[in-house]
Amino acid sequence: MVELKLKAKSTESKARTGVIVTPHGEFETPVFMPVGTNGTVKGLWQDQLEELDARIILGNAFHLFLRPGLNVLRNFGGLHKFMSWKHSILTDSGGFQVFSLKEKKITDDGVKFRSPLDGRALFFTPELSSEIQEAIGSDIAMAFDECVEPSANKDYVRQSVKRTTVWAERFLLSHKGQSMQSLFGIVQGGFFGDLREESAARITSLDFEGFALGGLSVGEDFQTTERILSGSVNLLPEERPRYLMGIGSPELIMAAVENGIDMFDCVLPTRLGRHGAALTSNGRINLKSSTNKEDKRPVDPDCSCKVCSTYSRAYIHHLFIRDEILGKILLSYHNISFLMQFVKRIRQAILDDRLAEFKEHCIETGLIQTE
Ligand code: PRF
Ligand code: ZN
Repeated sequence: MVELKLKAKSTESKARTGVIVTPHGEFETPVFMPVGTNGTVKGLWQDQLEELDARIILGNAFHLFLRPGLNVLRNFGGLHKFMSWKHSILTDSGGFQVFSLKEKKITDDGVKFRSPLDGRALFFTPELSSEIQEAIGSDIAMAFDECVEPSANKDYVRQSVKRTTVWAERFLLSHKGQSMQSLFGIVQGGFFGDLREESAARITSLDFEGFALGGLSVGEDFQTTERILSGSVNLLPEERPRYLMGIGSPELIMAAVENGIDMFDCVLPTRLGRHGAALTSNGRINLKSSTNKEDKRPVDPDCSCKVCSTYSRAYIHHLFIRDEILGKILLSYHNISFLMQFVKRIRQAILDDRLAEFKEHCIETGLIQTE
């Protein structure tokens, strides 16, 4: 059970802002959802996520099935209790993660692969994904889909769209539905406009409470992402949440919002942070670079986060040079905070109906890169 309450629509683009209500509270949209694959947003603890205004985070059925496993999750009464997170959780179905494995066999039944833990043969199906996500007890569970390789040919993608549709139907059918969990469908279709249309028509005809665009940001260029994005959003119902899976750069967030997307997630802020990179109002910087050695400025002088009001670039540079874990923690915190502040400003700009002006401002400062 999720409800989308729209508050305002842009007159300049398809952007919209509102609130999504779930059994674990509500969050404002457009929303950036930090990724907590293993039941942890890497480097941050739950109080800090709250402090950064995160009210929905992601978990992953595939990873949580491998460890800690269904017994532990069920014994704890779900992931919320296991990880002490009282706000909303969305779980990805495992589709994307299974397909990233090297050795796998995809049939219409499901996906056969070897456990990355012990080499044991495993078989992932829509039914298993549904069972895992029910044990996790996420507020929103994603359908089990096939995310095709960017290089897949049209015949393959056509077959895959059919398979993803059948899997979506099986996923809905196997879900017991005693819980308050909402199910979202995923549109695929590669980079073929007509197959995207077909996929959207089939998936939206099913009884899902929200819809996602999958198969994007898998290595294609920005123009291709935008082309598929702008052609696809109109195929999704206006009154339901729309989710673009796996994007989190300021450029793609802005493109998603302008095209009417309400939700997005990405490992980008925490992954960049662990590698010494920071998102700033003037673009990305790398704190490992020796240019920071004596720099007394904060990571981003325009950022209001605790890291930026407490620490210098020189200190964080030092932590990375000495390979101290605090460096990774501080930058993960800043990067998530940065995206949360960015999306908050986007929401305000939509309310004020001046999103185009805000985007121009971001391009001028270098926050959004256009080259
Ligand atoms: N399917 C699922 N999860 C995803 C994707 C997808 O296509 C993507 C694509 N960027 C990210 N996460 N189930
Ligand atoms: Zn900061």
